[in-house]
Amino acid sequence: MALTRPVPQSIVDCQLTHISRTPIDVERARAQHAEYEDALRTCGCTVVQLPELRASPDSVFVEDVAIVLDDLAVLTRPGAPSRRDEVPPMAEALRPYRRLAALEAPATLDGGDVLVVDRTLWVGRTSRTNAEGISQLTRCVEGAGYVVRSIGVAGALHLKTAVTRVGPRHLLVNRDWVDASVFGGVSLIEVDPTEPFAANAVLIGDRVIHSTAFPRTHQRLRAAGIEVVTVDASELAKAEGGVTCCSLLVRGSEA
Ligand code: CIR
Repeated sequence: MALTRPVPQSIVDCQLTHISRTPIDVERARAQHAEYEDALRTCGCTVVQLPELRASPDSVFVEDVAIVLDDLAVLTRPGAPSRRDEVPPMAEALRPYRRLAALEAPATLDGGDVLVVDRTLWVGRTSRTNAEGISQLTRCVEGAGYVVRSIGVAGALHLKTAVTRVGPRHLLVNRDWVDASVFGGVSLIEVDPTEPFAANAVLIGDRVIHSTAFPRTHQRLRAAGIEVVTVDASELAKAEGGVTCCSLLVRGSEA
């Protein structure tokens, strides 16, 4: 199952960290978001669209407010104060599917900083995720058998801007933003140097959803035997969002 939220009109006032503000065509963003939801269905997900949060400009980026594991879900405390109102409605949405834990002040952590590889949670140290956030996350998940390892991120908003999983043993990475030598037992596929933002991809089963903006990196994925489903995500990219941020995947759940 994939949880999504509609694009609110207020997205024009979204948070921006590493890019400058350019006008967002909200209707176009909504059409691209619908195309993204279709891609999730193509990959076998049941899409459950949660209600729109009109007053929360970044609420389409549901990935940042919870970490959904097989055993539990952890509600985050987003690094941007403007995003904290997104958390209580996500708690209600997840309660039917998972035992819930929650981070508390002074912790900050965005879901975009958490990369799950088997039973290891790699957590990026970024402007959104602090040491207390990483400590509290560790305490929430260690009892369920997960290991948390923190990793530096330079120049990117989130860890998953710099590296994501694209196969059971494959990571897609921009090595300018993260030290990929720490990942053991996996094959690394590097983004094409002309496509620095291409490391963000959604893995569902044996397919990967990826933005049409990165054709050279698609060639690298396909050469590694990975099936790529492309979506135009250009309007949401103006809000500094990639493809992972627009869904929360809940494994083993019926809608
Ligand atoms: C923000 O700055 O919070 C949003 N404008 C973009 C969040 C993107 N989320 C993600 O990469 N996980």
